[in-house]
Amino acid sequence: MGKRLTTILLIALSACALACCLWACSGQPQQSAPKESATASEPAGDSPEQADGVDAEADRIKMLQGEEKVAAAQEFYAPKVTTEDDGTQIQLVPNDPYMWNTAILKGENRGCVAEGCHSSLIDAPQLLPMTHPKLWNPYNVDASLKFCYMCHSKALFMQDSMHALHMDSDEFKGDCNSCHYINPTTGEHEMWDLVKYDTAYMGITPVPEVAGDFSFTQDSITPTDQVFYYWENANHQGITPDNDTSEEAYQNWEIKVGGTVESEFTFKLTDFEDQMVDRVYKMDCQTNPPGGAYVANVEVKGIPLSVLMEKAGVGADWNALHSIADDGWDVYPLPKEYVDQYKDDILLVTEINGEKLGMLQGYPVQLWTPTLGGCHYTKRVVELSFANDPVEPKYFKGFTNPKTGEMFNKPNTAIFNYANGTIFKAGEAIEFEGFADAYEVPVTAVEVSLDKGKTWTTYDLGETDTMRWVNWKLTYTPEKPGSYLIKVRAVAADGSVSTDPSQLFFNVQ
Ligand SMILES: Nc1nc2c(c(=O)[nH]1)N[C@H]1C(S)=C(S)[C@@H](COP(=O)(O)O)O[C@H]1N2
Ligand SMILES: [Mo]
Repeated sequence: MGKRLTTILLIALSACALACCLWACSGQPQQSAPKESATASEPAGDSPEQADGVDAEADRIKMLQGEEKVAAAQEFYAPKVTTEDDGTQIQLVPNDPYMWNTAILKGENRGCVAEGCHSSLIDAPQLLPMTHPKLWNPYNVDASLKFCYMCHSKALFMQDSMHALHMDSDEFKGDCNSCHYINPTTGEHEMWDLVKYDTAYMGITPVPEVAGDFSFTQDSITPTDQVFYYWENANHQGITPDNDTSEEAYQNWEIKVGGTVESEFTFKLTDFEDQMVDRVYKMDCQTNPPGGAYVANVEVKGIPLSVLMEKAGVGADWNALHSIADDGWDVYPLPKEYVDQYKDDILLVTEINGEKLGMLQGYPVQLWTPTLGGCHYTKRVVELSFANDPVEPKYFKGFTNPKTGEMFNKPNTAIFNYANGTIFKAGEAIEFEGFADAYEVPVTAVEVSLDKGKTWTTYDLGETDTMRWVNWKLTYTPEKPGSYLIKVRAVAADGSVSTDPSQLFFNVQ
């Protein structure tokens, strides 16, 4: 009985979806909402005459039959190829012989970066009516919707806010199918962008047991201009400041060490220059999304916390170390347990890659708390206070998926530098590269799949250092033209495996 009802419901739902789709997509390819311009006010898109021509051709093809229809449809509905400024050719929809992906699914008109919608999810939040921290995309990874889920699945309920924003907007001309996909098995609305390559599109060639040349290093250094930045600020308004980066600002910077210590003192950064040490450390943002590259590995120079603790005479009567910034940032104090274990590693950093910190990194000083999430790396510290808090503070070492209770970004990987949809040449080597990290847990393997996760090729790393990232490289030579999907995940020493592998869709000609 229950089963029958479900079946009826499913049929009703599918019929409804089909009707909806036929209604929404008649006269195709059509433009939906305008691509955002700097002011998001000038609609771009086909002129009415162009749209008429396109509609006429679509109508003409419908009336054709046999080979003639195949040929006309294959030409008219061929997935779009665009050329980037650097000459890279991009095709976002896989080829398929029936033109299913373009003519029926209308792949090109769906998802956040569809024709006429957002140019990038990184920039989209800047068009909100309120402030949002600037997102920045070092290593040019493919920014997926999971970038938004990190903060919003928990804090601000994306489902309702995204519906409210879009359904209420004059610029959004789409419908349910613009953003959603109806899972044929469950009948549930899923996010089109998150499932299109895995379940919706035809034409992706599976390659079992990937054979490529793998190597990794923990020594590679992020160039300073690729180091991510994130300013949320104590007021959570997310406005990037414009702080003084003059030599005097460094010379005059003062930090107070206080709280439950024998002798409070205030010092200048210059007072401890001869006790500064050089290290290579990673920073992995606490909310680095699955597949995101809010991670850096750099040479840092700074004052070890242990030096300051010794001078102040820090006893045992405290449970939290507050690092307070000049913007009031004191959001993620450190528990004593962590400080005791890492006090020689925690640095008040004044230089990255041999140069004074940039303004974005918190000139003139940032507290580096290795292996923890970036939220603990307080910029522009003015006070270190050893305190007795009512409850021992929590520390952050990766993000929990509120829906599943599993870690969302631990272990995590990203695939660097290639744009999603890049077209490569058959027989030519592709150099995939990325990072793998699991905060305080060593990463032990990187795994790769070219058949949507049916088979994984495991590359063992042996023992890795948690103070630094794993920078992996995979050289793979595709032999046959076609469309492919590569997935990468990591394994950590505690047995955990990335729940959300990073992925890149690519084509070979
Ligand atoms: N004073 C201050 N420190 C801060 C923040 C901030 O908003 N204000 N953001 C934190 C977060 S969430 C991260 S991930 C790191 C980012 O450091 P970076 O910009 O140097 O990469 O800074 C941390 N320190
Ligand atoms: Mo962060």
